[in-house]
Amino acid sequence: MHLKWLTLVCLPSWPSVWALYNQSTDFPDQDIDNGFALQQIANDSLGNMKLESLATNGCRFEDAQIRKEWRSLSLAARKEFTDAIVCLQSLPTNISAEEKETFQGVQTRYDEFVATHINLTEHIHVTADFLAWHRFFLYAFENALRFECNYTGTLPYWEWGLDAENPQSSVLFNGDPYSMGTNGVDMNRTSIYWESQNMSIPAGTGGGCVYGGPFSNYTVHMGPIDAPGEQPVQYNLEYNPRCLSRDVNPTISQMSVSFRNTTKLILSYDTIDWFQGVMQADQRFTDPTAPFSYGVHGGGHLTVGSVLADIDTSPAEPMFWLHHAQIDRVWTIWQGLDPAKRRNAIWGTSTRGDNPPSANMTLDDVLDFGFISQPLKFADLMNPLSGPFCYYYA
Ligand SMILES: [Cu+2]
Repeated sequence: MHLKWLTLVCLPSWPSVWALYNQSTDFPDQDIDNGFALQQIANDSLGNMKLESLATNGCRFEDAQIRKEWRSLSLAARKEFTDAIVCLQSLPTNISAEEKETFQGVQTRYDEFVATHINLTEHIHVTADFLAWHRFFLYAFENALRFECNYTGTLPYWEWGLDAENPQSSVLFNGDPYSMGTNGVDMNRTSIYWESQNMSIPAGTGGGCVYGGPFSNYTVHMGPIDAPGEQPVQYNLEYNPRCLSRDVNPTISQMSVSFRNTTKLILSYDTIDWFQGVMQADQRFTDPTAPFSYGVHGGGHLTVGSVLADIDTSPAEPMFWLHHAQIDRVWTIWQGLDPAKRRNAIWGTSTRGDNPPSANMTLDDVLDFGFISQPLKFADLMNPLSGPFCYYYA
């Protein structure tokens, strides 16, 4: 506890943060709560990105792929997306017999994404490259769906604000063939102890296996590693077949991923250290006077719960891609509001919460993508309309 206070002394002063925070009151409360303000700043940001794209040697804005919110997809497009995921979950893995000795849990091509994420977890969360690494990880997954499973669409995102009040009633989880599957079976729990965090969190409305929809026959092959209420496996990459479980959690979504949470995050912080720190509830950037927060990143993970709440294994839950597309969208909106200053802004080191301490990262660093890709230069992953990318969010 004392250590936390000591680190705060060295950080940018609080008054500068509050001054920015006040700018967000330019929108009436009602517009912040109903998503109008977020839509407005997303539009402003996209306008800036369009102008910026004329001056950079990235892709042409007119040629870019457009990622849309789940509910903006036709029913057929939703099913095409989940069909492509099921396809990737049934393709055999390409890894060698030798790699298989270490990556024991990897059975399918889909599992290569899960194992890569597990293996790199300590170097891609609460680090300088958290946002950029996940941006490319999503893009590689989207391409795998396209090129290996004939998917013709783009990665949908999940606007949490639309579901924050009542996520268990979301169309995402209604269990029909056009959904992402049901909630987990209700285990009637009230709270769950999370050992690594040394705290109890409120339980959600499920907790058991997903019983309907596209993923009810899907077997998760790895984990749990660091999930609330679960006994971790002995070895992070071991083969441990189990059902996909969910614990859709309105208590956490209401406090963490409302339109207000997201809008305030984007408008309150002008520097990347604070923006990414508050987004991830990094203890080095928590307001000691504010109520406890999971951040929108952890909040989205815990809103779906169970497998998605397990930081390491979370890509095994197909909702991971929709949740992280929204994380990437929120970063994209923030960057686009002031591209001159924010496009190449990074802060931090290469170890989780700088523990153990490591060197500050730079844009010349090369990021490891395990089975997913050749290593890539950090600098090339900062703009969705440049480097390997050519997409934006509508
Ligand atoms: Cu991650």
